[in-house]
Amino acid sequence: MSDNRYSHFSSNSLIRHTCALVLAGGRGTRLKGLTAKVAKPAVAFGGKYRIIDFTLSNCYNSGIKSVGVLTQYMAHELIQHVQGTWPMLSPVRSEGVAILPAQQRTGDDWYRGTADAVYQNMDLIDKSFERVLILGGDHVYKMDYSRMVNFHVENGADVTVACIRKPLSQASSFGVLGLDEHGTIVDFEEKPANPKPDQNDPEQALVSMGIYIFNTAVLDKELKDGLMKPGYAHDFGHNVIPEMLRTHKVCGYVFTESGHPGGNAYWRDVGDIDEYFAASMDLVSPDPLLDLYDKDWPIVTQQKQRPGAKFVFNDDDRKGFAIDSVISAGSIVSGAQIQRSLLSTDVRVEEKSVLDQVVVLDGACIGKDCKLRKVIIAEGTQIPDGTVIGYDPSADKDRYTVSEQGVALVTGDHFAK
Ligand code: ADQ
Ligand code: ADP
Repeated sequence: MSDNRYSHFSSNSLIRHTCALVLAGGRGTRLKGLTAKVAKPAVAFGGKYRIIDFTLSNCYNSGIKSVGVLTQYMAHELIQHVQGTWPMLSPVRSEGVAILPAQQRTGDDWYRGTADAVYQNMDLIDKSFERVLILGGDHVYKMDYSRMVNFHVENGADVTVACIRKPLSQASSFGVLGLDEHGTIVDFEEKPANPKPDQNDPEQALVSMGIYIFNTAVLDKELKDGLMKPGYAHDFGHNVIPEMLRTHKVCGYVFTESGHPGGNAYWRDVGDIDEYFAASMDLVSPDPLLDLYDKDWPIVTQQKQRPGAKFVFNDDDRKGFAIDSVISAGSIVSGAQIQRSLLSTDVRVEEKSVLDQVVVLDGACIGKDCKLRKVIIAEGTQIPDGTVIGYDPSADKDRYTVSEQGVALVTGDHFAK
């Protein structure tokens, strides 16, 4: 991994004394059938990636050398993917990625929440790391964490929470916070029913990205003290951050354009079907807000070795083509028309089918004469000839999983005989 492509790595000494923990153990139930067999961070995204590739690539590109991935629910594929993509932790230099599965290191409990997952692994953190960066494993973005670390140290913070502006109408899915003029967080409410607007813009709210930097000693003490409190929810958003506002210096780092390598600040928590679909559509737009073609901030994944995508023109009636779309390796589009769609590896689309705004995951096969609009097709699903989805909302609801925004999620179970 001493590739010259990564020569832009931050050599900043503050980042070298920071290790990262990636929270990758949540159930991800809002992604429905996509997380039936895999943890959310291992769900395929963007053609050839898994969601966790974004966070781990950000760590690597930011110059963080030591990363722990905290896994629990449905972890097998996630572990295989991470191990296949990144060099494993070397005990001598503490460099690389370590998998930290729930293993009851501190008692009889599995990870009871995000803070408990970190607590149960505190003894594994090399205390020469002065700071711990805590990250979610299910966010799609590019972020240079070294800037946030510099901000944390320059402000003399005990804890720093990364935050971003989102429309007020979406804010109740997040932790919502308020900052004073020095960048200190003065209030924090986890997923409030009536979120407070940002003081500079009544249409927007400042929301937590679920990304935290803690000074290591502060984190250790806070998590141990939390255990003593009755009714503790073991969660950063519900307990740890709101309670620390009273006793510690907790700052908010606003993730803006200037903190984002190569363009606009783009960050999405792809926690539900609509967000997953919208993030996928962002990628196929002609001028995407998230540039995956940027060689200065590569998103690294484990590649399947497959031939190039192929388009077959059968005759005038059956032209195989794709526009405003991303088609991954190993796929064959045979006499079908595809627009605003994203096809993962090894997908087949047969003749006279028409796809508009369709996300197709690995190995799925769409038969002849299908008409599909606003659909996510799960890995390996075989769509029978003549299937129509996306043109009759009430019929779709009876048959498939349909989101609030009208995106149908189709899995192999829907066609099981
Ligand atoms: P949520 O995303 O709702 O809110 P949560 O479900 O706790 O928070 O998940 C955070 C991360 O931790 C996810 O990556 C998840 O997979 C992981 N995780 C959950 N339970 C875990 C466990 N037991 N063990 C290991 N990992 C676990 C949080 C914050 C909000 C903030 C949003 C931003 O609480 O304040 O706005 O993130 O997305
Ligand atoms: P039991 O009461 O037999 O321990 P559980 O329903 O708690 O049964 O768990 C069933 C199996 O799954 C057990 O082998 C248990 O060790 C395992 N298990 C339960 N929770 C977890 C977890 N969070 N991570 C990994 N394995 C788990």
